[in-house]
Amino acid sequence: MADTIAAISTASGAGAIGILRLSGPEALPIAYRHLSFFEGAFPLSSIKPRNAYTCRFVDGEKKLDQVVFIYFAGPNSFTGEDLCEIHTHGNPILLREALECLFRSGARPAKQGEFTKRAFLNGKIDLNEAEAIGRIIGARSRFELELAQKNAFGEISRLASNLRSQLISLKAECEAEIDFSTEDLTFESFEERKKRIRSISNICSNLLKRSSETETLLERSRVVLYGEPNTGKSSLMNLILGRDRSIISEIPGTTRDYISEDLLLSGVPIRLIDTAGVRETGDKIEKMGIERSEKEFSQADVRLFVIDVSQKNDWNKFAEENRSKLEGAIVAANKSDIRDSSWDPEIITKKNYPGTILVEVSCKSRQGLDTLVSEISTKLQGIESSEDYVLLEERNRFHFSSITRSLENCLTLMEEGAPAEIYIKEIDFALEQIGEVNGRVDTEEILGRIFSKFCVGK
Ligand SMILES: Nc1nc2c(ncn2[C@@H]2O[C@H](COP(=O)(O)OP(=O)(O)O)[C@@H](O)[C@H]2O)c(=O)[nH]1
Ligand SMILES: [Mg+2]
Repeated sequence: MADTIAAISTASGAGAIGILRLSGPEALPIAYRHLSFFEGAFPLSSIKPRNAYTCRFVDGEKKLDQVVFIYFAGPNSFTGEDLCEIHTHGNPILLREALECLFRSGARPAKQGEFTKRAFLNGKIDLNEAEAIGRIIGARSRFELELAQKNAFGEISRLASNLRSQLISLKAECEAEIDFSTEDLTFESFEERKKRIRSISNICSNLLKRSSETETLLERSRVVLYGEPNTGKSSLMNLILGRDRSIISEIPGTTRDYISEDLLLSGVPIRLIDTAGVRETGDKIEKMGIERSEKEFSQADVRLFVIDVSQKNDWNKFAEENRSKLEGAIVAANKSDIRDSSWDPEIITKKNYPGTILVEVSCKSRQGLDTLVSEISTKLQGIESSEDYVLLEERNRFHFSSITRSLENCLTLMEEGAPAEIYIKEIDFALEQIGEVNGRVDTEEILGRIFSKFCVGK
């Protein structure tokens, strides 16, 4: 790993500052070649680690930018190697040009996640922390960010260490039996041992279950607007979205296909879907659109049933006929600014449909809109904090399920009367797996897979 890598570490696009990063044995001399200090002659040896220097970035005679330069001497750096940061103005063309200079002077382009990979290989961070950094960078919601932060601060490593010490004491006990005992284990201690194994296995399977629940929450939830034509679905879509996306018109049947947009609703990533109004029609295209509406509605995570309360209607009959669709849905009683005397909210609320929530809104006056949005958020999961959630990356899901499997095997062997010499092998395997969780990974292939998810410069 004797080479020196360089990359632009800030996001692409223009910004106040952009940062070039260099890591490796030649980081300082390569960077120094392109720095011109205002103090005049400023020998390389006088550069102190962790000091910020204001200087110029130069390419021979050409001055590129005024920069801030920081040198971190290995092993006291992020990567554990000599590391330099050059803060330029955040213009992508300028950054690119400066980076090319560093390449010409001997650095090579960093691969995806290579800085973090070096940090891991040099023992600066464990694999869980490395993966968590990847997730912090890519988090699409506050919820995901909080989970990643927990992992970055050692949540998974702590869980694994705890399990590891339980497995070690279990193994020690079995070994003692193999080495010293001439008599068989008493029934009580045998049962006790099985109980302990079961409990460790349960901890792992619980962890997997919680992680899979957490993952479901990370996926974009589908919020679907549904209802008869002209009830104001497209108007609601645009209001929630905050811009005109869907065509609104007084002509019924305007929206013929579904329209979807991704957005963050109170920090939660959702896909908002506006559908074609549902009615009897002879129009072939409209019919196809309506079929899609039904499909989207049936697959929705949150169903928004929009009704137009400005219409004279037998609402009782409506509520009966649409019972299955109203159940569990948020009913947006729209156009409440011009509500008809036939409308009575109790027709819906008195039905006590399980999970149904009624919100009276007006797209015209915006009344009730905040309530509607907060009801959607509540339905989405009511995630206020990430406290009860845990997120395992694919690699750790694999290890934890392997542990559960070997402990279950171990229990079966014990039931079958196998001697400790035999079933201890399953405990050994579980121990090996827990070691992997905290990052004793040796194969290049696995490391490659983990770090390839990063972007260059991280
Ligand atoms: N007065 C009033 N008119 C509304 C309201 N919401 C929508 N409209 C009107 O109702 C018509 C149909 O709206 P649109 O959003 O296209 O309904 P969609 O067919 O369900 O998508 C349009 O003329 C809107 O301006 C509302 O809250 N109050
Ligand atoms: Mg529409």
